[in-house]
Amino acid sequence: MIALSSKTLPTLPASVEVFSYDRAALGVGIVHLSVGNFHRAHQCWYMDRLLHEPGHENWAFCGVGLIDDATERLKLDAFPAQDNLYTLTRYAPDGTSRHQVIGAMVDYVFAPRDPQAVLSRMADPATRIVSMTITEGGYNQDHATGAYRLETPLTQRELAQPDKPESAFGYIVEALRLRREAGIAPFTVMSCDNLRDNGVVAKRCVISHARALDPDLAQWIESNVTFPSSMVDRITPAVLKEDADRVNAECGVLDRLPVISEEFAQWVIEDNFVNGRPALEKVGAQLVPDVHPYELAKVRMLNASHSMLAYPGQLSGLETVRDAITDPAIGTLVEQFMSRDVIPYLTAPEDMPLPAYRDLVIARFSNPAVGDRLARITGDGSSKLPVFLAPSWNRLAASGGDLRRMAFVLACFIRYLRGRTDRGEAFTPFEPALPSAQHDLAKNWDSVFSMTVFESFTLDDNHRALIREMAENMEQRGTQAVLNELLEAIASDG
Ligand code: CS2
Repeated sequence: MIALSSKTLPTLPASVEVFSYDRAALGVGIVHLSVGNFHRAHQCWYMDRLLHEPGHENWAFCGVGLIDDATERLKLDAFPAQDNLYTLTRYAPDGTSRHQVIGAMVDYVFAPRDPQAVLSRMADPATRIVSMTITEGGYNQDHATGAYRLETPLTQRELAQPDKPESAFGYIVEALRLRREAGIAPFTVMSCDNLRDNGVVAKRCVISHARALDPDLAQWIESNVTFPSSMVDRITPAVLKEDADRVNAECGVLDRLPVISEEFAQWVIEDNFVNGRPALEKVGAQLVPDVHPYELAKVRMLNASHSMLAYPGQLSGLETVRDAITDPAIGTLVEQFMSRDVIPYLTAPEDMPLPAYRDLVIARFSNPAVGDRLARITGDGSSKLPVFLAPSWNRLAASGGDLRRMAFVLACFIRYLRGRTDRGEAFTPFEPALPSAQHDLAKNWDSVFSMTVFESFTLDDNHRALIREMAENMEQRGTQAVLNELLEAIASDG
């Protein structure tokens, strides 16, 4: 196998596509905060294609690692060794694969080690956009009010020492301050996370952070910076060692950090940039005046359906999204959820009829080769459910609709937090945003609904009793038995 680097590119097997632009001539135009697999499979893939178009050579990415954890440490070693190159393997619906090397990220900086290097990049006039994929939990919002939380220890540290930022918002505010001071035009801030109105949310976070430091700066940002919303979509599974070994063997390339995704990709962006933008429409992105209906459809249908299938799936002992969606009962639950609990309350984007979108989502989940594990989807549920599920729950609760499908999944979520499958196997839920005192509340029925994750759900005593009854029944008789009973009850109600 050939170890991936700029030097070995000309020697890679012909089955691996390699870009044809002159990578040495590229310049950084976008600093991206948090270089996860999704960013590398999505935004970098779009940009990689666009870099082939004349006039786009100054729109390459500089990736920034914000969090000091084991995964980031791996990148810290591997990215420089590979000249920030990596392979992307895309699986089509029939399971066939395509491999390519992506060259759109030309630099990578590990922020905890070198915050000044990150700030210099962000303050550089060549940087015209700062984008981010910091996950739903990264926005540091109060679940009940949506307000940016100034009181968290991290934010407090940053406010005390603004020139030593740690979070995306600390970096953005300090970099904008530096630009303003130096008379450099600001950059656009582009969120690429699965949040409703992600641009509005990002703006609220940045302005709140800035206002706590300097109201004048906050005012300047408000008047001079734009925060386009975007809807981003491409299923990108976690890559375990066995997956990396498999794709490397398929490619004949030794990549320490390969990325895997489905073939499908969608990127809808609000056309509202303050300092220029790449012509992403040339490579299939949709630049539109209003992203709202696209975001709503994607988050409430695709992301919420992922959660709807993942909790019961994991508790029943299933492993992948495909296993769960092809399970007859879980498949029915998801199909009914989209058709009855979500679609009737959404306005479809003009070019995205919702029943067809539902069918596409189900087909994508059924892809035989992507191998997306349920553990990726269930993880960080305390940040995801308020975004993906709560709005549909609240809408249905307000109109007296049938909440049983979602109540069933909330019951599964509570069982997941308690960390035991139907068969009694223990697992550790991955909840990075959940403090242990919060997690402890999940253990008892007296306290579970006082968890902050439930603050975003309108819950009355009947709802709580229904969720509890479903969870207790599952403890006795298993997830599948209770789900089958529920589906039968729903069918007999007509
Ligand atoms: C998933 C998303 O994390 C999740 O729960 O629903 O990561 C999903 O795969 C992406 O948003 C697809 O674009």
